[in-house]
Amino acid sequence: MAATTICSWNDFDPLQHVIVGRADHTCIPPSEPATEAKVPKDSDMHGLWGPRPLETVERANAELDNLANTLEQRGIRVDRPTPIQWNQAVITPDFHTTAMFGCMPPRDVLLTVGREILCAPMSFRCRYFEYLAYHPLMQRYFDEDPLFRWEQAPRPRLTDASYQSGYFDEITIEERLRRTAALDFVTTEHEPLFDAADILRLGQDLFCQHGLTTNRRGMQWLQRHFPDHRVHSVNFPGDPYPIHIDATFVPLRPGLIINNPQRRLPDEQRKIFAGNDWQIVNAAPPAHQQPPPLCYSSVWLSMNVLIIDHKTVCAEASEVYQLEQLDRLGFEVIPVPFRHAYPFGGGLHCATADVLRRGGCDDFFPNQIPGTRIN
Ligand code: DAV
Repeated sequence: MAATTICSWNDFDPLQHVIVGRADHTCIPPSEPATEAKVPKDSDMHGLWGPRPLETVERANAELDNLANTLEQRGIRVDRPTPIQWNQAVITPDFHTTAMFGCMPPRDVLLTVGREILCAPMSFRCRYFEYLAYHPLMQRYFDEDPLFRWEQAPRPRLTDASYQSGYFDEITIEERLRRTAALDFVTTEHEPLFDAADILRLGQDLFCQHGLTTNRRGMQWLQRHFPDHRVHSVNFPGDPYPIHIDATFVPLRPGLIINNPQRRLPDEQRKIFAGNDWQIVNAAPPAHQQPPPLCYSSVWLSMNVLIIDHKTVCAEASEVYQLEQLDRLGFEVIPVPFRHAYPFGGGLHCATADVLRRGGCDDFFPNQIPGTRIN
């Protein structure tokens, strides 16, 4: 058996071992306080819930398998989760919901920081038991790597106290934007909440998007849990649906980040990047006007890339402008068809979770500039 090591400190050092999700049994969850957040008003998903049509699951799985093969052909070890039947009710002492979600996007729940993989305390009730799909892998890593730290953030209770009631009633896009800028989100500060995909790992610094799925208490918990790291809060006022940082603010290699031009990082929060010689450039526009049918995410999955190393990157095959920009920035670009997988939980970055990248815990921000730190 291959020796197993769990270690990853960022999204761009040479990738050696990764988890790629699976679409099996994925459901559109019924409405609940936090998910209304994610479904745009004019979405074709309104009023629909239950198992996704089988032919869409098969097409998504074909693309996920192709991604896994592409990575394996480059010598990267790929593991897959074990889907459970997501079309089951979840009942806890605090809430119940009639279906779960899926395990296509491992990035949302698994946060790899160095030798640790931490299961996130997610705010969607339908995602409460999603970590179970990764349990067989975690158990195996625990047995194979004596230094692997298998961790779980405090399980949230997700009572009604964790959500502002009526937050989405009659809400317009303008009002959404106003609330994003004012840091007024559907999740309250009742208990620590975060999705792993809201956390951008850059060596000793963790940049967390404060938004619909991650609250300030979640960041405080992360700071105490990782006392040797510096945890920062960032937010992107142009985003009416601020969920996950990986279609908004994406580092490509040391010193270079692409930022969604519609979700610009505010000047005050850019200082720490400028003050440490990091360049932030606008991401290329998406090639599509609309996301595919029954998709939660925006067209900006165009910038949700999976980086193989400082010179090589996987991007979605039809995203011609993004492919071209990456080429211009000096990357070898591997086009990967993925639009059939998008509706199952996102793009190439969402659909993966790091197990091993070669490299250490660098200090990319020796000049700490006040304004973003959590204490
Ligand atoms: O732009 O819809 C998608 C991120 C999914 N992890 C967006 C964000």
